[in-house]
Amino acid sequence: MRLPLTPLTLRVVLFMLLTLLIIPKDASAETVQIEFTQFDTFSIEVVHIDVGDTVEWLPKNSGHNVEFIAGPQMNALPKNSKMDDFHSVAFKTPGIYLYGCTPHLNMGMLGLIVVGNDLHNLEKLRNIKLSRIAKSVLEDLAKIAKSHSE
Ligand SMILES: [Cu+2]
Repeated sequence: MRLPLTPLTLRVVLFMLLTLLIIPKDASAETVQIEFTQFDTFSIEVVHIDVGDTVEWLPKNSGHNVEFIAGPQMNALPKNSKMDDFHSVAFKTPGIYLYGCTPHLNMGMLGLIVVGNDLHNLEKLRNIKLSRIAKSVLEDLAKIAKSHSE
């Protein structure tokens, strides 16, 4: 089908093009940056973000990575990162995500990402098998996540 090229059609097309140009995609999406620290921790251990926001991990200290342990969809966890690599994940599914650094997981190098203020899978996450130290770190982080969401 061909549209007749009247001045009105042109004006409508022009208006639509301008609208597309003016409205940025994902205008509200934000990015949070987390660093690997020299103390074998993540610089921010509990992060609250909105659905669609991105978390970036910056390899400011060597010997660390990001390994996803649990999330709202256990069969579709975000990708793990390579050692000492920059990593970026956009979170699209609400819920709580647990990750750690592969070599320091048992020492409690863990972090939580709460997406969309949704803690529905927190209990499931607390039942995951971890070392005693990691378990106690996770309990502390869970408390922080809960207190923020109240
Ligand atoms: Cu580490």
